[in-house]
Amino acid sequence: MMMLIVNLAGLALMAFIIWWFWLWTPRTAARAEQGVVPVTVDDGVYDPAWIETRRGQPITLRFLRKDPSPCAQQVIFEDLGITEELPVGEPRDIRIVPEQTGTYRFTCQMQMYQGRLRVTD
Ligand SMILES: [Cu+2]
Repeated sequence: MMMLIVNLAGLALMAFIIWWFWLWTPRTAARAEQGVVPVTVDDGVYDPAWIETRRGQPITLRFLRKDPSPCAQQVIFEDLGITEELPVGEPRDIRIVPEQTGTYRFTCQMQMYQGRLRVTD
């Protein structure tokens, strides 16, 4: 019986991990036709966590970290080769000129914070 409970807990944990890292889709989307999109880093989430923009249009993401935990200390756009330190309370601009359509993840260094930048034509 104990084994069964342990296995169920393991399965639940795996399901949670799969959901969290692969299936989760943010509900709020910010559309940037041009200019600056402010992104707050707090309470385990980027707000907004889903940003849409158009190919070829420069976009500036202005990250403001409020969460003092070390987890939130960097934001990483892995596919774009961008890593930025985020000091608490100081806005940091990341300027991106998306050259290809697609969905680009951005995360903290442990991938607990997650957001997506979607680039369309
Ligand atoms: Cu983290």
